[in-house]
Amino acid sequence: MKANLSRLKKFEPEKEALMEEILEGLSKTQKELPSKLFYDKKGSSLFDEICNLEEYYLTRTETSIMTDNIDEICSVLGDNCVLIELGSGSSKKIRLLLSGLKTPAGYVPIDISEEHLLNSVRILAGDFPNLRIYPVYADYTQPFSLPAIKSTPSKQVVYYPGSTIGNFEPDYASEFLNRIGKELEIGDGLLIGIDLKKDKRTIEAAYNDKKGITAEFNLNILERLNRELGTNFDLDNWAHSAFYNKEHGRIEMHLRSLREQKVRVNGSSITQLKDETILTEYSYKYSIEDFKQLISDSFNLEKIWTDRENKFGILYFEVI
Ligand code: AVI
Repeated sequence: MKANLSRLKKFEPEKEALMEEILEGLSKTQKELPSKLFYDKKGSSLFDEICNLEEYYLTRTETSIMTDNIDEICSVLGDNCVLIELGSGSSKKIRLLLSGLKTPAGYVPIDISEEHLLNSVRILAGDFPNLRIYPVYADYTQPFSLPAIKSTPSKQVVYYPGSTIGNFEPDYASEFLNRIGKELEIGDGLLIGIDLKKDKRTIEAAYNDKKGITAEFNLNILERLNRELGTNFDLDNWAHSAFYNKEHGRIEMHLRSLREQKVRVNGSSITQLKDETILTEYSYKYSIEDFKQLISDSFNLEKIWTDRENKFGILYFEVI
């Protein structure tokens, strides 16, 4: 059966609330912008490029772990489960699972980029004509309802690949995933990819690629604000900066002001000193044990798959 795009569920983030969030972030001592702003059409395709970069080991490693263990992963998930993917993007990673599972009861891709979501669902529906697809256009960190699944699934499995969970602060990550666990039933699953702690040099290279794609991705936030919300950031006055903060176990991505400047944001004038930064993203790296503890209120760790160098982990948890 084809994906029914007219049934697409819509939960568009309110522009005004977003503006307020932006102003609040820019008024803090350490100025910040929400990283969900990365993923407009341009940002989403820049992110796809990042995933193919030599330095960005995350995607490559996760894919090879999935490929090497796909039979075992599919047998753990079992027949007739429904897959719910948080932040499905171009829906590429799900293909391995959809090809490996015998009779998936459905696929629910959830994404904040409408165009990206629709395009990828169209392509996927062509390649998996028997799959029921229920796309949901939403910011998955906000409450939303899941579409009704036509056939009764054996269980629901939330698929959250790519170490995207690392982009939230640990307290929030814990609250968010434990909350999802509470909405699932006992025995449902969570298949999640996490970037593991490792040497600083490898991590920093992944966020400072030689081609400058990550820099472009970072600067695109300002371009997007100018285009969509009428701000006047001069892109020539900002530089990309990314470094590993060992104490907190995280990459910090910032935009550094190259000179003292003023920026107009919704009628307010924001002053930016030379070398002052706007924080745009955290990317936390975990040990398996720390991650397990983080969501232990709702989940029990059942299975671990990693690569030979222990760069990345794919973990399967069951709701308790
Ligand atoms: C989406 N997320 C897991 C990426 C990461 O590695 O934290 C986002 C990213 N930022 C810069 N490069 C990639």
